[in-house]
Order: sequence, then structure tokens, then C-alpha cells
Amino acid sequence: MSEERIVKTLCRMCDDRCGIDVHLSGSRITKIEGNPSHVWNRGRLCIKGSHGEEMFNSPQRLKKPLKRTEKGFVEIPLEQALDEIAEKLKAIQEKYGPRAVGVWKGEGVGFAQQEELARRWIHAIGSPNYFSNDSACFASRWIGNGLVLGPQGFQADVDNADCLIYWGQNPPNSHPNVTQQINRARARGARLVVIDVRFTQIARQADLFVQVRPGTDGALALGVIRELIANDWLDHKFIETYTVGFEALEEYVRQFTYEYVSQETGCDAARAVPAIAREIRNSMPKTGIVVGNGFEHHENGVNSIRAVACIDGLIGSVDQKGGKYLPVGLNLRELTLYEERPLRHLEPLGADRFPVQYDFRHECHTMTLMNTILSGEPYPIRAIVMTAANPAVTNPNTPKVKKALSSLDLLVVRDLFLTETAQLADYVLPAATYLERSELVTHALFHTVTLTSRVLPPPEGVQDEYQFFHDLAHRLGAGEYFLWGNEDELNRWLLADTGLTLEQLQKTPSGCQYAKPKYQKYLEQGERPFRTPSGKVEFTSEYLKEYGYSELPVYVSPRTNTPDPEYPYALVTGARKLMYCHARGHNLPALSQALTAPEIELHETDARVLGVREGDPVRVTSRMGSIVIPAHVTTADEIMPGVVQITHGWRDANVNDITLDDAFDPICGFPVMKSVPVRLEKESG
Ligand SMILES: Nc1nc2c(c(=O)[nH]1)N[C@H]1C(S)=C(S)[C@@H](COP(=O)(O)OP(=O)(O)OC[C@H]3O[C@@H](n4cnc5c(=O)[nH]c(N)nc54)[C@H](O)[C@@H]3O)O[C@H]1N2
Ligand SMILES: Nc1nc2c(c(=O)[nH]1)N[C@H]1C(S)=C(S)[C@@H](COP(=O)(O)OP(=O)(O)OC[C@H]3O[C@@H](n4cnc5c(=O)[nH]c(N)nc54)[C@H](O)[C@@H]3O)O[C@H]1N2
Ligand code: SF4
Ligand SMILES: [Mo]
Repeated sequence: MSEERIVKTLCRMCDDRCGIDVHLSGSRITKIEGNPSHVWNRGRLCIKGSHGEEMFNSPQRLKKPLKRTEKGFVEIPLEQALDEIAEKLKAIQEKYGPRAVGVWKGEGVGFAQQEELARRWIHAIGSPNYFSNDSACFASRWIGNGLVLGPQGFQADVDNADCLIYWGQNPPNSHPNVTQQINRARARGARLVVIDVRFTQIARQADLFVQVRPGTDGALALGVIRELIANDWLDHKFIETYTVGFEALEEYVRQFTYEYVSQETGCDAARAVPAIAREIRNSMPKTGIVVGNGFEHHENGVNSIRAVACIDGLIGSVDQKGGKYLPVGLNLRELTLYEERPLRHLEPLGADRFPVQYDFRHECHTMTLMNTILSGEPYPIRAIVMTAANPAVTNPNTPKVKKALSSLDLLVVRDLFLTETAQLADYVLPAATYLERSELVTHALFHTVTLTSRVLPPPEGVQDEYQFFHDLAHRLGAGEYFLWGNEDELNRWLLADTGLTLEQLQKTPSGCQYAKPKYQKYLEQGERPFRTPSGKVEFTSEYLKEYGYSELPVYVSPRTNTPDPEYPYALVTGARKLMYCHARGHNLPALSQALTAPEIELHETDARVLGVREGDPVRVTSRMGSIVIPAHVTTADEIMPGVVQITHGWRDANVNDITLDDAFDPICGFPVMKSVPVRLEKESG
């Protein structure tokens, strides 16, 4: 009989990091259940989390390194693979200079420790070229909020808010635990406002739902600001003491009349704007506003996010209980080398064109990378080491992504599976899963930190992220930056200034509380209450002005609001489905059975005009190309006429074949993936 046991750790089938109980029979994972004592998910799991063992045990999982040869991929021993990769990287760095090598981290390993390791490694070997999925994820929200409030992790204090505003986010699909938080808040009387292009699951529960055209949230937010100012629903003391730029903002928002906001957003602004403003007035400062991914992937994303963050400043909800709270941080040591070994003089790719993105995120620009690989301008990039990403499906203009990655001298991909991107690689290295590594994870809103358990050791030839970067750094003469013998030693070092020990965390696998909530911390910050250049909440930004941008959160109409007879529809992409995380999960039985095909969501009147019925194939064409995809004809005005939605991540009917990689948010460089002008035709046959 095999020994039966349960190990507590965190799920990482998406970045929500729910507490899980992993059931083992000997060395086989038999079942994954929710950990009832974890503060975040309280025992609940979504369909992805409870089927994590399907990914772990998948017969398709890579267990041996693969090398591309004339006969296709062949298996080789790990040591040989690492030796050969190191030799090739060295040769490329000698020939073209250290910056000709880049590293790319994807969403598969998340945002914290594993990201920092990739950043550390690339700087250790002398290149500034760190790329990631964040060129199209979250960074614009970090920058937009950061420009107004300072670059810190402000979050809506959902559990204490009197009104919650979910703006461009649909938690039931993307953050299931937030739905539980919302339900608890509703049960104690909190109001719920939802603003979305679609009548989503969360919108159906709302006290107030406002439907807008894609990329027009900036106009709505500035209209709401005008209304708050007109009615004097403001926190004057906070504005006077802690903000800059009020007069300029007041002057600017005058043009955001109901007529103009209606014209831009497509909503009835005379009804919607006062209604939103009243919800804010009735709850302020306990108004928790959440801005989602719906704001990103437009040409005006950062400024729209800034406009919403200005509302927090106007009503004084910043770092208030129930408002836009700044959780107390855990003082983990910094793994990156930006202080120790800054390399900006080596011209990180894209930092010249999107300097704000580089200032805030120290991140290069993936769309620029594709052009650079193909053109050699401004300097050659000849090798990419990629881990936990699948840009051949997830980045815009995937035909170009495939062409560029295939033309490198060296592409190394670390993944669990032979993905579309891995298939382009010279070497594919099998990666350890979240159940085979140990890392420090914080749930900031609850002030807890969890040390994830290595439920099982990785199979021979399979490495965790640390071991991989360690082994390659040592082969490349950068071993001095990777002196920890293993992850445990690394985790011990990271904790050294926190007052917590590794042993303490090992004994508290459901998480350890490191601090208590503390509000209005800016009261104790002396001359510089906020981490903006002025030390105050910035309605206007001198810093942006110096880079040649507008100092105000100006609104620019998205290109899909200008009638274009060739491309008359506005395509939104990427609304999350619960069963898949981006391109992941499609090869796992339970998930793929739960949702079997991609679809284009369109309004019934558009379907009628096109002569399309439910399930009929529709050809969708942008100026990048076209895809064919089955129709989902919505009823009850789930989406506005003229607007359509396709979720990304599908191999067939991959919407990123037609998203734009040459039109950007000018501040953060995000590609246009949510206001894409397209044409629709019924596909015959
Ligand atoms: N059109 C459109 N495109 C989008 C978006 C959109 O809204 N619309 N959203 C964008 C956003 S927000 C994001 S974050 C990106 C995501 O872009 P990616 O990060 O490229 O997407 P994933 O499909 O999550 O790829 C993760 C890969 O990591 C692998 N993996 C899983 N676990 C591990 C592990 O432990 N170690 C390693 N080494 N690999 C692992 C998986 O098998 C998978 O192949 O997509 C973007 N693309
Ligand atoms: N199941 C699952 N969960 C995930 C992911 C996944 O792929 N699958 N990805 C994870 C990642 S990396 C991220 S970044 C987050 C995604 O971020 P979230 O913000 O959590 O994504 P969604 O819940 O899909 O919400 C986006 C909503 O914005 C709406 N929307 C689109 N354009 C606009 C617009 O212009 N204005 C407004 N107001 N609304 C708009 C869409 O209709 C959709 O309902 O989700 C994370 N969680
Ligand atoms: S939401 Fe689902 S996939 Fe994401 S961490 Fe929780 S259980 Fe895992
Ligand atoms: Mo993301």
C-alpha cells in the first residue's frame, strides 16, 4: 500500500494563488482540494485549480530536454543541453555584445519571485533586455495608478467598502475569490456598480450597470469627475493638503458634458454619470474602485486609468478603510540587480520609445523585440531564453511573432508542454511545475505570506526556475550572482530582513500573517506623503510633461469610434473564461470538455444583418489578417451593436492573428488588442 498524505500549498493554475490541499498516494498526486483554512479562498477552488493534477500528471508533459536537429526534436541529457546552450549564448555575446541576448518570462510563473530571478539572470550576464507578458498585462494599470498615487500596490479594500465599482473587470471568470468577497460585501449592504462593454456575470448582480463602447472609459471617468466637482461632492481637505493640479483638472473636465460622454461611450450619460457620482457621494471615502484588464490594450489606457485614480484623490479614499488601500508590505530582499548593476546605458529595447514603461517597470517592449529581431535595428538581438510564456499564441500579430522567433540564432523555451512557441525553439527544456518548487508568496490585502511547499521533487532532467538560472549563470561566468545552493537557501536570504524565518513559514503552510492593516499611512510620511515626484497625489504630472506627454489625464477617442467603412466593427478581445488561463489548459480533459470551441460574441441585430445564426462561421478581418470563428449571438443586449468580443488563447481561430502590434498606448506601449477595427462576413461552406 502506498502512503496516503496531504500537503498544503498554493494553486498556480492562475495567479490568484488559492490555498490547496494536495492529496498524494505515494508519489502520485490523486486529488487537489481547497484548503478551508486559507484566508483567501476559504476552501473554494475553481475548475482549473481542482484539476491541477491533470496538468501535473499529463502524458503530454515534457520530461526530457529536446534539441532541434535536421530530423526534428531529439531528446538529450540535461547537462549536455545546458552546456550547449551556454556555449551558444557565449558565442552570440562575443560576436554581437552582451545585449544581443534577452530573457522572457511569461504568466505561467507569475509576477514575484520567479520574475525577479529572470531579471537577475539577464542583468548578471550583462544584458538589460528583460521581456515579459507584462508588456501586455497589468503594467499599464501599475503605471496609470502610479502616476497619480505613486507606484505602490494600492488595492480596493473590498471587505470594508460601502460601494464597489468594478470597471472593466469580471471577477467570476478572472478572480473567482473576489466574487466571494463581493458577495460578502453585498450581504452587509455594500452597493455594487459595474462598468463594462458586456453585460457580464458580475454586471447581472449590480445595483447599477453602465455599458460603454470599448476604449471610452476615460470619457466616462472625466464626466464623473465633472459631476463630482459640479455638485461639490469632494474631500476639500484632502485635495488642498495632499494633491496637485486640481484647478487644471477642473478646467479640463468642463468639456465632458453628458452630450459628449454619450456620444463617445454610447451610454445614456445624462442617466449614467449622475448615477455613478451619487453612488460615490453616498459611500465616500469607503468607495473601492477596481480597474480591470478592460482598460488595457487601448491607445488611451494609461490616461483612462489615471482619470479613474483621480477620483480616488478627489474623494479622499486613498489609503482609507474601504477605499483605495495600500496594504502594509513585507520587507523581502530585492533579487533584481537594477540598483547594484544598472544597465540603462545599454539601451534596453523599447526604453527610448516608451521611457515611462521603463522607468516604472524596468521592462523592455515585446512588440519592439519582434521588429528588432527581424531588422537588426537599433542593434541585433540574436538569442532569447524564454520561460513560462507562449507568445506565439498570446502576443499580438502572431504570424510576425512566429517569423521573428524562428529567425533567432538561438531560442530556448522552458515549458511543461511542447507549445506553439516551444515548437519554434532550438532547445526545449522541461520545467518544474508549481507543485515542484518552493517560493514566497504574499496575499497583500490580508497581510499574509506563504512559503509554498515542494509537494514532490521534480523528475530527473526537470528543473525549477532557480536551478535553471543558477546553472546557466555559473556556466556563463556570472556564478557570483547565484551563490545560493538551492531554493531553500534563496528563500532564507529573501526573508532575512522580515523578522520571519523559513522554519516559521514551514510550520504555517496556510500562510503567516506578517502585519495588521494600517490605514492613512500618508499622515506619517512627513514632507512626502506619496511616492510621486511631488510627494502628493498628482491630478497633473510634470514628469509626464517633461517626456512630452500631456500633464492631464487627457481623453483621446479610440480609433473604433471613427466610422470606417472598411472595418466598421469594434473588436474587443481577451474577456476571460473560467476554464482557461490564456493559452493554457486546452490540452487538459476536464477543462477542454467544459468549453469546447472559441466564439465571437455579437449582438443579435448585427447577426441578422450578416445573416448569421448561432454557431455559423464568421470571417473576422482586421488590417493584420483574418480568422474564421463560430458565432455566439447574444440576446438581452449583452454587447452593444457594432461591438464584438473574442477571447484569446485558442490555437485555431487565434484572435491574436489579427490584433494590432503597430498601434500602441503612447505612454506604456501596450498594443491595441481591445479596440481593433474589423470587418465581419458570413463564411460560406
Ligand atoms: N488578444 C489578447 N491577447 C492577450 C490578452 C488579451 O486580453 N487579449 N491578455 C494578455 C495578458 S493580460 C497576458 S498576462 C498574456 C499571457 O501570456 P503568456 O504568459 O504567454 O500566456 P500563457 O498561455 O499563460 O503561457 C504560460 C506558459 O507557461 C507554461 N507554464 C505553466 N506553468 C509553468 C511553470 O511552472 N514553469 C514554466 N517554466 N512554465 C510553466 C504553460 O504551459 C504556458 O505555455 O496574454 C496576453 N494576451
Ligand atoms: N480564468 C482566467 N482567469 C484569469 C486569466 C485567464 O486567462 N483566465 N488571466 C489572468 C490575467 S494574467 C489577468 S491580466 C487578469 C485579467 O484581467 P481582468 O480584468 O480580471 O479580466 P476580465 O475579468 O476578463 O475583465 C475584463 C472585462 O473588461 C471588459 N472590457 C473589455 N474592454 C473594455 C473597455 O474598453 N471598457 C470596459 N469598461 N470594459 C471592457 C470585458 O468585457 C471583460 O468583462 O485575469 C487573470 N485571471
Ligand atoms: S482561481 Fe482557480 S486557478 Fe486560480 S489559483 Fe484559485 S483555484 Fe487556482
Ligand atoms: Mo495578464
